[in-house]
Amino acid sequence: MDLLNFNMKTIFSQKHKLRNSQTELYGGQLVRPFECLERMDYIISSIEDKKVGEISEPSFCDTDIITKIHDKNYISFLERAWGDWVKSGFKGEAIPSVWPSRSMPSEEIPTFIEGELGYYCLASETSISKGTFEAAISSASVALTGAKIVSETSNAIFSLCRPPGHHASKNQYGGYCFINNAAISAQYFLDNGAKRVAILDVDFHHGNGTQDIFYDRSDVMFLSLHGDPKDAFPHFLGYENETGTGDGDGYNFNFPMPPNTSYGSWSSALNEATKKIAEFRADALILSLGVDTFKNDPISFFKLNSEDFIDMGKRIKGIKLPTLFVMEGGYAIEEIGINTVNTLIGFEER
Ligand code: Q9C
Ligand code: ZN
Repeated sequence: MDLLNFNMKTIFSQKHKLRNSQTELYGGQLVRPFECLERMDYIISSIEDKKVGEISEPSFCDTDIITKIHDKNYISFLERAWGDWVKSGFKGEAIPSVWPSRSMPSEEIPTFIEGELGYYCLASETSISKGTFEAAISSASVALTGAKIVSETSNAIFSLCRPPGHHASKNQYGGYCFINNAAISAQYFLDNGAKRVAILDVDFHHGNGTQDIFYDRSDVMFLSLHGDPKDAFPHFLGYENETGTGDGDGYNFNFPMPPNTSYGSWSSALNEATKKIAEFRADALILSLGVDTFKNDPISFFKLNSEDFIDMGKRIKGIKLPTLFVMEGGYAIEEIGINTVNTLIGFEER
């Protein structure tokens, strides 16, 4: 008796709830974060409604892989940041207020928490609160467990990560991200037999962290479709002329698109990206799946409809590679479930 309509397994940890920040600096005010824990409730209930497949807890994590991607001093900063902030007597959540900007290019790492925050943070909307590190590690374990199953079985897996990861660079957090879940998954594939891995990032925002991590490497191709950084976060990376450096030259592709882009032109860019992946002859695909390209997303400016995500899933299936879906953004929370699940269903339907 098969009660499932589809057979895509989801990896998910309840520990994401440890990330429950109450403040996001937005428009000069402290608001309730867009990246909130309720996002997961909507996705889980759509997975159950549409009978996408079973949902299981992560069973695997590997700090060596995490520190192949992120600097050790960055990870240990994340681990102690909340405690150090509280010990310093601050009353709110931890938000940086000063940065090593162009006019202060010293490479010294400050020892006081306010200086450390500016050193290790790339954007101030992302407050650090109690439990943030523990949730980020659980999110990493969701990604790595998915990567392990894909690597062992070649079955597609959905790693329902929270917090997301694609804005986290080797040594900076921000954009709601702390550990780069897609990047550590790529490293897992490479350490377990893959020669080449493609990361396709369809989140509305440019995956600056993933680009930074693999910019000088030819074993991971990074491709990102996103709002033009002239108009959209993260503003300081994601232009078309960023094509990689050194060994990585020719392995980075950005497809920035203007406000009000709808699925017609968005999917043309997807087709171009798909061709690059085929030429690269990747052994595995990681899809950084953000559904903030949706027309009603409160912080984004593309115009995708819910049905468009089904077609997106079909086209990703057409790449014909063992695929790990890694959850990134999406803030229209009433529709985040259906948009995410539509992508998975589009992939699974023949
Ligand atoms: N006016 C992810 O989707 N702030 N992060 C945007 C818009 C930060 C998004 C402000 C957006 C971060 C994973
Ligand atoms: Zn996003």
